[in-house]
Parts: sequence; structure tokens; C-alpha cells
Amino acid sequence: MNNNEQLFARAQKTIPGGVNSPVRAFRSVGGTPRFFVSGAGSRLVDADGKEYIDFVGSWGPAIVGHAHPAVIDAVQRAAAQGLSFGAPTEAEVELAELLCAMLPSLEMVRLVSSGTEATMSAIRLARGFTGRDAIVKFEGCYHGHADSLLVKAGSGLLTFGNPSSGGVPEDFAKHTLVLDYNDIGQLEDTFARAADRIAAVILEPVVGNMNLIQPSPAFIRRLRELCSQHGSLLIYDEVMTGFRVGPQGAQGLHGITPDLTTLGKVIGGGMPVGAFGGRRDVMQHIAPLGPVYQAGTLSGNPVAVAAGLATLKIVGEPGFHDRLGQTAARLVDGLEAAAREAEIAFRAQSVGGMFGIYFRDGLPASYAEVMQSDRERFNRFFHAMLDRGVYLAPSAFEAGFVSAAHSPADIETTVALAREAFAAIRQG
Ligand code: HOZ
Repeated sequence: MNNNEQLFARAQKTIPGGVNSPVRAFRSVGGTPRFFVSGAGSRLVDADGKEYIDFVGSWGPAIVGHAHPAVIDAVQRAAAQGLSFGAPTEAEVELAELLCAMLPSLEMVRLVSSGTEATMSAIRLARGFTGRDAIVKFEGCYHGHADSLLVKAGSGLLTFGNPSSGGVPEDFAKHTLVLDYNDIGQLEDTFARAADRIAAVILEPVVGNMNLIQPSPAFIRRLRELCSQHGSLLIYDEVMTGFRVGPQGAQGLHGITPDLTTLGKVIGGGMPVGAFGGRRDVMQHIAPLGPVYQAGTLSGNPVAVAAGLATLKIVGEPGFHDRLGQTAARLVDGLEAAAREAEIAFRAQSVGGMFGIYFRDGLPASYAEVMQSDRERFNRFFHAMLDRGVYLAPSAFEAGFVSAAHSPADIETTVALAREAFAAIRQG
């Protein structure tokens, strides 16, 4: 079998950059991407046979840990019944019912195959419902790779310093108004100027694609008020935060009811599932009930749905999110203490099962503040941790994730290794 380096060299001959999603290429941190062979619980094993404590969790889906026996069993049973029918199944009805029961703002929901499809479809629906063209997004928020959303976006675009993608016609981009996260004044000015053009405001209600940023309570309250007042739809992009930051996602944490919600990651438990849903009167505009078209051969795929159902059943158990939140809190407290000992400017925070780490003084609240972190130090820390067997996101602009499989011993080990890593980067 090939090792990491051999696989990377081989991959680059046939796959652009050697990867199927840009951040995986390690270009901003340097070095060779790890090619993983297996995962179990909190651990991953790469093609060199090295084991890591994993804090990427497939970028969020692995909330119950890798290869959880109940999820694997559900997938195997579903697969044995047939991989795809392109026709309705009982399991997808069950998943839709479960999602609507778990998230009170969902009156109806449509299943798709990715978070990108969910946000792209929600935007089209908002435009079709309101008859307006403009959408508002916030700098550094990433909502998948549909054209009108790739404007000043986070995640891979931010990681590579090119926040607006090539290939997006200006005619499309001009309908996307980009504002600063947490800036209430700018939001009010924009509504005062352009309310009758705004179909929807879409946001990551806890941002995880420009590292982790929390909204101020006043910001999201005002956002809800302005959308209601002017008939613009409020879209909570909970692809990352859904069932991750709490049992009812960020909307439950904030006590805000969005008009539409987009979901992905956790709801597929590691298989490709996305969803968008919300107000019944809005969702009734989707084909075949209404004029807004949306479709997919693999939508509601029975194997993917089985993984999602099995995962959500575990996630819905009493105390699940309390335990997950405690794990993440222990991790960030330990990392902050270790950095203090090394006298390194560093902060960390968590919301439920996601966390952010920042090489700067003070927690950032906007794109501009995130950009003030020391990226070079992050890169050295990333490699110092990787060498010691801890897999963090290979970018200073991605949130981290813990799972229910991370034990107190995993966290203690990680913090002890971070102590060594901070000392190493201080000297280096
Ligand atoms: N943009 C994703 C994280 N925010 C990364 C997806 C991937 O590389 O799998």
C-alpha cells in the first residue's frame, strides 16, 4: 500500500491539487495531507500507519465518533436492501418527521444530498417566495459553493486568500449584498436603503468557516426584527451548527425562530445528506406544490438516510449535548492554560461541540478581527500537534469539532501534547 507522500504524488496527477475539496490539500499550512485509512471513535489512522486524536470529525458529521457500531449496523442493513431507488421510502419520511420534531421551526423539510444543495435551494426558494432578487450575507460566512454565495466567503476561499471565487458572473454577484458580521448599524442602513429588494438574509448563526465567531444577542435579535418588518426571509445556515451546538442548534441557543433553516453534516452521520425546511407557507412554494424547482436523483438516499437516523437517535438522547459541551469546554480551557504557561498570545472558545482557537489576544467577533490572528504561529502549532498525533483542521479559519467518543483521557492527552507544542513553537 502507498504511504501519505506516495498517495499525494499519485493523486496530484489526476485530481486537481490532489484533493476533492481544497482545504484538505494542506496548502496554507504546508506539508503532505494525511490520507486516512480508517477511523474508530475519536481516532484516525493514516496511510503511514500513524494514529491521531481527531478534532476535524469529517468537518462536523462524526458527532458520535467514527464508525459508531449503531450507525455502521444501520448502514449495512439499509445497503443490503438496495442502494438507491430514485423513489420515496419510509425511512426518508421518518427522517423528515424526526427533523421536524427536533427543530420546532421546521414545519416542512426537503432532503437533499449536501449542505451546498440545501443553501442553494433555500436561496432560490426565498427568491421565488418573495419575488425579490437580492440576498444579504456576511463577510467570512461560507454557505457552500453555489454562485451567489461565493462572494467574500469563508472556509477554503478565505484559507487561500481569495474570498470571492472565479467563474461567478458579476451579474450574479451584484445581487449578493455583503455586510460585516455583528455590525447592527450596517444592517439597519442596508434595510433602510434596499429592504424592498432583499429576498433573504442568510447567516451562520455561530460562524465556523472563518474560525469560530459568535453573534452578539443584540445583532441576531435586530436581524430577526428587520427581516420580519420588511418581509425578507431569515435563513439560518445550520449545516455546521445543527444538532452540534445544542439539541435545537443555534436557533435553540439564541431563542430565534428563522423562516428557513439549512442542515447537513450531523443529519447524515457521515453520509451525504442535506436538508432545508421551515415555514409551511414558504416550503409550499417548492415543486411539485409550487413553482420553485428543486430535485435530485440521490435525494433521500436510503443508505444515507439510515446513517442520519441512527446518528440523530444517539444525538437525541438525554444529556448528549451537555456531555459534548463539557468535552469541548475542557479542551479549550486546557489549551488556554497551556498557552498561558508558554506565554503565547492565544485564546480559545467553544459552543456546544464546536470550538475555535486563535493566535491573538481576545476573542474575535468579526472577519476583520479574525484576520488579525498570527497565521504563521497557527501553522507551526498545527504541525507540532500533527507530529504528536493530534489532527486539527489544516487551516487557521476552520472551526474544530469534538465528538461523543472523545474521552476525558483524550482531552488530557491532547492538552499535554499542546503544552509541548506551545513550548516548541515558542522556541522555534
Ligand atoms: N469547507 C469545508 C469545511 N468548512 C471543508 C470540506 C472538506 O474538505 O471536506
